[in-house]
Amino acid sequence: MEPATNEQPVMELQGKKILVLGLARTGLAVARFLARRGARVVGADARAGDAMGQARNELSRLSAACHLGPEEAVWLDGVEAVVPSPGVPRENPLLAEAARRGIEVLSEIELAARFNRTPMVAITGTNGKTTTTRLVAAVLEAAGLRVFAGGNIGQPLIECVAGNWDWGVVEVSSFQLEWVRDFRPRVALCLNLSEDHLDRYDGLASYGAAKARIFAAQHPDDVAVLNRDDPWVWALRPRLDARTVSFGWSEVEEGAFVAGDAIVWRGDGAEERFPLRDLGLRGVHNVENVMAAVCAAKAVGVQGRHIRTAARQFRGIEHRLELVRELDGVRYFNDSKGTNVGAVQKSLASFDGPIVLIAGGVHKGGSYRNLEPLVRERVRKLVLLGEAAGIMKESLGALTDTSVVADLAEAVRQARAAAHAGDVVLLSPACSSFDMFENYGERGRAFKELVQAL
Ligand code: UMA
Repeated sequence: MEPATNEQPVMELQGKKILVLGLARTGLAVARFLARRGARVVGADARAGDAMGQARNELSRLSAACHLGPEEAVWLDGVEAVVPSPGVPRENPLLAEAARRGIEVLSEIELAARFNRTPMVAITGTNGKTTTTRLVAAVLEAAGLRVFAGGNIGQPLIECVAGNWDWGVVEVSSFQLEWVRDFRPRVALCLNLSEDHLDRYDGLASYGAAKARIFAAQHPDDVAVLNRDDPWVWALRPRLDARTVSFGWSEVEEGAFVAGDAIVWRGDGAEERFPLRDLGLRGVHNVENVMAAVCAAKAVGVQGRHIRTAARQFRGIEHRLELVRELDGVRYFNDSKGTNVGAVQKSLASFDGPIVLIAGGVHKGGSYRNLEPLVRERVRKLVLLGEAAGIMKESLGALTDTSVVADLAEAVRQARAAAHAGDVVLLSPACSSFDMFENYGERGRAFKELVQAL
């Protein structure tokens, strides 16, 4: 694939007053980017107090104005564009007021797209995004390419703009896609869609519509990689301008599928095999992630031998079915990134033996019903914590031995007491972490420390 990407900056920043809404990782990266290009930056965040010390210092270094605390409409006076962080919902009063005043709102991803010279592989979906993003980056690196890997996985995409990269591989969330227009990945993947973030969207349709925006600016010479086995994703086909390539479990004329003991890639009149036993990743869902990565790598033009090398060496990511230790014949897995029902389903399905499951946190809306069969069949004990414990107990508690605990330390103690040799203890919460932790990473690290201390 030709790496050339979009042309000239399509946005003049010099002297332009721009409001950066949300001053955490994304917001501060955006503020730095805008200030370097001569914009008059105004930073704003609904939080105030000590937590905002770093943001305040950084903005002062940039000679940027800073508003903290409850939003006020006057913050928009003279503002020509607003860049909200992904965590700022569309209903935020300042965004509504910006729309009323006709002020442009664009996400950090969109801002980056307007300046980026680096061609992008962009990956979205409810589950598997991070693993697939990391794997695609590893494959491209194995082929000798200089790769920026970022987006929702951590380093904001705006930081790609100033670098010297051959390709960007970017995980994009539905939040980040809400305000895009010109974001045009040369290769865009949608892995799957299941219920998540229903505290932010009024249903699967609006959540899915945000995800589908990943394809909106693609041209016919770009590639859209779709999951054939996900009905919602597969139904997107007629609406896409890009050439479609797909992955799934059954054989196809062009794309990736599983035949016997190998992933097969078929395209351009050729066929290549990637034996499953050579993959560094385990679990059915990871076969799907590898198939998606093969499609992306092939769209970029990477040879099969580089895909093989990277897929063999790739061992997965922190907080996603991460083996912490084995103690008295019990294996402890940290799956703190399993923050929705679909992810936990896949994690439970990855083990044959009995599981002691630690779950709970902040309830994100939606139902836990899809977990019922797996909990009934595989979960020896369910240990629940956090705000969602009550509602999860109501839904799943009758299916297995269930207890509710006050904190993660007690959860780990109870899990150890309940597990037999050969069992798995799995932290896979089906919820976000914000009731007890800063984020899922901090929750996962706390779990690992508690397990190591047993
Ligand atoms: N804020 C306001 N007003 C609001 C809401 C929030 O001022 O109405 C402020 C908060 O007070 C806070 C800041 O906005 O200071 C937080 O912004 P943010 O939540 O966007 O946090 P960032 O640190 O910028 O992280 C974001 C992504 N966060 C979210 O989408 C919630 C990170 O994804 C991403 O790694 C980072 O940008 C870099 O791209 C995290 C995530 O949880 C990992 N993503 C969700 C997921 O994967 O499920 C989508």
